[in-house]
Amino acid sequence: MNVLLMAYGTPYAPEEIEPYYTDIRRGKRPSEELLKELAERYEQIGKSPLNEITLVQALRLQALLNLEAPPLPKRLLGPFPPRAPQGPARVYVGTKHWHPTIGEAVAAMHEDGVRRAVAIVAAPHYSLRSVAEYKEKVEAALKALPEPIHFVWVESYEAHPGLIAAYARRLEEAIWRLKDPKRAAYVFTAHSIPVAAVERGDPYPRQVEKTAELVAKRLSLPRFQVAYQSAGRTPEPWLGPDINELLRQLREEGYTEVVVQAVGFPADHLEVFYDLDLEAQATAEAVGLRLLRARSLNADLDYIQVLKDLVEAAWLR
Ligand code: FEC
Repeated sequence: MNVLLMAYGTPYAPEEIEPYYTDIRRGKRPSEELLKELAERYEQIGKSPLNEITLVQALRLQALLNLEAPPLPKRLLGPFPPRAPQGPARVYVGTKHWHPTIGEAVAAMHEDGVRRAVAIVAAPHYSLRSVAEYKEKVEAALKALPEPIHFVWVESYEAHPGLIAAYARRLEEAIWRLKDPKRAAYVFTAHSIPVAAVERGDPYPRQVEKTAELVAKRLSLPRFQVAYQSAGRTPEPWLGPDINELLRQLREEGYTEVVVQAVGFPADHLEVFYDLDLEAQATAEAVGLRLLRARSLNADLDYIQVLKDLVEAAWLR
């Protein structure tokens, strides 16, 4: 089994911020002001761990797929093969905006003789501004190859029972730390997208709502809301409500405690450490709201099991 696991990617060093941001802007270099602002955000969190987490997710997924794979075929039990046996499952990593790029991953797969593979983006929800763009990058990479690779896509998995259980488990840990769970507010977040995409029929907000609804139901939460975070620095309108606006509104409504869970991303990165842990936390403190954030899934085994389940089902399609 072959898998292409994809995530957003992050620069490894400050000098990589400019080409990274230029790639996000589809080749248009952002202004000095925007570059400076982004560099400051990275500086304040120290470093985004996204690349490392993505790599560990891939390694663990590969290990789990191989652990439970059928025994190696007899022919491999003769003289030593020229390469160490790779096991029947190989997981490749490609990132949308940095290295290894999706193009580099697809080229490596081709070099290794892969002709069929499962493609999956770590983020659980489909969007015209996420999964559709990852697909474009895979298709562009395929055009450069002499032979095709057939990709079976996992396009979204917003209601996977394992995903819901994994989110609920981490939300419950945050709930244990509340002074009064019955009187707290519960907010699920995802990355905002431009409103224009929603108007073109993007299923993203519906899928985000679905995840939130299922997690809330599993824990019998008395109430919940969905908010969007990390809207891009572009003039167009972005999907709301913005998490910071919602926090102010919750305080006005009389709430004193709120639990926030980012269900749009499985891993910790800039948008979690800066936009939630620094920015939203500062908003909450300023209005007198106690904000607790549920920890992320990262490369924990309960989440890797979900990925395993998804890629195995796709492989059999
Ligand atoms: O840790 C890191 O360094 C990377 C954190 C990161 C993740 C992420 C995920 C998503 N984005 C999505 C949509 C957009 C759209 C634009 C956009 C822009 C940025 C910028 C940075 C950034 N995003 Fe992101 N996103 C992350 C980081 N994102 C940095 C550029 C600065 C800014 O505008 O804030 C606008 C593009 C444009 O300018 O035209 C749209 C979506 C996701 C969730 C799915 C996924 O993970 O792929 C949707 C992580």
